[in-house]
Amino acid sequence: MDIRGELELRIKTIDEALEKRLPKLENERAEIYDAMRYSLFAGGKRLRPMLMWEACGACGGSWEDVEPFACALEMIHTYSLIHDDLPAMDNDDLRRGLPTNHIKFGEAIAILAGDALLNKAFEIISSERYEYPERALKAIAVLAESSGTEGMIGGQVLDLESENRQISPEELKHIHRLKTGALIRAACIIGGIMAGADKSEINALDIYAENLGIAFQIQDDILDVTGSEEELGKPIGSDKESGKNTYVSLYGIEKAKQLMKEYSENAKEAVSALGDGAGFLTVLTEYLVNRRK
Ligand code: GRG
Repeated sequence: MDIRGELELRIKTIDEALEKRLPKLENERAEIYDAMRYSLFAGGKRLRPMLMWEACGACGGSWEDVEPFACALEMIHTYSLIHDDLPAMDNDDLRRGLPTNHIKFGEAIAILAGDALLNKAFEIISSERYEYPERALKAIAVLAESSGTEGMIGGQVLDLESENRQISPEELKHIHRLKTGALIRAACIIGGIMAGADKSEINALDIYAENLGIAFQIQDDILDVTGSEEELGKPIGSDKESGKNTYVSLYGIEKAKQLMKEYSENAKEAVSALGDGAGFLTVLTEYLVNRRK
């Protein structure tokens, strides 16, 4: 399989949907739209929409079933990156090889662009006409919870509080389950919900996402040490510099690599229960743990 070609095909469909959901506007509020679009179209991997689409497909659904949620989730992911880069948080100047949102548009507009992406996400999913409205309602609740205090924001708060103090492996796992894992899990579970998956299918997706989320985070930590600024589009070594606890700081690079392999194998095993339709989720897992950016 030409994995790059397969990914690019999917990215094209996702980008076209995002373009329709957030077109360029030439009115008196053009600047906020420009700021939102600047980060939304800055070259992200579209991992979360892709996972949602594939999880939905694995349970018998299609891209149309998840399109509004896939766009909403990518908007929420983008808002989290904009806010994470702000001076009050990571204070980063570069992301995906480009100036971060606040460097380009100023801090006030960057905060508002993040807020506006979050609001746009919920506007999109709550104003759509669905064939199965009860599935959509469930999916909206999953998305809200996963991005809030019981999910990504909760993880970010725990991460901030843990800076410059030694934490245990269990704490590290807990932080990343929330900070990184919650949106990855939401992608997979919402894919299942919108396809009308049964309990055992949702359970398989849940175990898959849980393990993939950790493997993905470990690779992120490894890349911060072994990657290059050119490939990553941001400075390397920033985790150590800011006193962050990572899988590499806690376990060392070799053990971190071994753990990543274990989690990705667990992920692949979980999803094999869904049969042939889940083949691309396995391919995606391999691709993500071998990525260089
Ligand atoms: C500020 C509300 C708020 C939350 C911040 C997600 C997050 C929480 C911060 C982002 C920083 C970070 C390194 C998070 C770990 C998850 C991660 C590896 C995000 C990057 O995701 P990719 O690689 O990004 O999918 P692209 O650029 O491909 O979209």
